Amino acid sequence: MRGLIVRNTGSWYDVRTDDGQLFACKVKGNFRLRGIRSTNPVAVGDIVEIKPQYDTPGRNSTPDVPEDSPSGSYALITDIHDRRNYIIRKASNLSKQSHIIAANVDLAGLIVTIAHPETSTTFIDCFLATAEAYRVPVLLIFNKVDLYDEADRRYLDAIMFLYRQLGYECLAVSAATGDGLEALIGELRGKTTLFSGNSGVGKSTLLNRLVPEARAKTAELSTAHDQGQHTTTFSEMYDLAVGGSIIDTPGIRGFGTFDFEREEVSHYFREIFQTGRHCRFGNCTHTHEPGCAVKEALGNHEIAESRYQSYLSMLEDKDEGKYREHF
Ligand SMILES: Nc1nc2c(ncn2[C@@H]2O[C@H](COP(=O)(O)OP(=O)(O)OP(=O)(O)O)[C@@H](O)[C@H]2O)c(=O)[nH]1
Ligand SMILES: [Mg+2]
Ligand SMILES: [Zn+2]
Repeated sequence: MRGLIVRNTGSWYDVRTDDGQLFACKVKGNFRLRGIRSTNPVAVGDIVEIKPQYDTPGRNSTPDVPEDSPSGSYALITDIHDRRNYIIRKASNLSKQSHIIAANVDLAGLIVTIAHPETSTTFIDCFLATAEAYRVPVLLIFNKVDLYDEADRRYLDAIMFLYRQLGYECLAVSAATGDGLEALIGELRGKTTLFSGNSGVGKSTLLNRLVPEARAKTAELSTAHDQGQHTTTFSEMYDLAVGGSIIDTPGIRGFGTFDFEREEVSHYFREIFQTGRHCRFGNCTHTHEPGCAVKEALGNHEIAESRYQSYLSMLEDKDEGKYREHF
């Protein structure tokens, strides 16, 4: 039976079959995803083959099925269909393992906030570079505009201008007041969209606005650090009334890029890649070489300092062969 993974709760996956049944599933013991060492062999958005276990009368006899699993019956995931795309990051600090955030998405919505909490440009740029590498279009969603003071608003304008110039779609919204949500729905209609971003930026609050019956848990920022509290712990897909769906995911701290070679990093910074064609040396790393067009453009303010710094910090990660957390 074919189905779509709509929720991931640790080692359990909820799968919705083509005829609308829901199964709580486990990955079959010897099943491994070819070529990738990942903490999760399959992810929300994956199309899989499942084999219902009719000999097991229900969840009561499989004691570790999550309490709130919508189905009484359980199944084994026996195969995975080819993915159209996916978004992947390093699983954790120093980890050699990866974590697949979601598969088969039409759009990656990166929710960011200028303040409360502040999303760093390094984090944004790492996410954008990964999406570029895996060919997933990104929509930058700047949330909590209701909280911004004068200086925050000026910064918001500048940062939206920067990313729009690079060709990224940007929207400013407020999940609290509903500002900008009509435009957002317009962008999401008919698409499968991943919601990602730091903890506390309002992913689940936005989801609840767009899909009221989702009733996803949300929580205030910690008063001490003005940071999110990692409220969402599972990834889950929710259908939009206008068609399409949203995948809400747990907030991420650092966004370690997975699987890039050092030489590749510049390919995923659009403007650095474009400008880099004019460097004197074909293998220019844009760090110390003479005749570097990127450094020249940086000097002329044609390339933003923040973008170049993000590029350098990603190069550095590759140098050390390890993952350093970005804030
Ligand atoms: N003022 C204001 N507060 C917001 C807005 N959006 C979300 N919040 C608040 O921000 C806090 C965190 O929101 P969540 O939706 O839990 O954030 P999240 O991104 O899902 O966080 P994790 O699940 O931890 O990754 C909550 O107290 C929300 O009420 C907004 O647009 N304006
Ligand atoms: Mg959440
Ligand atoms: Zn160069």
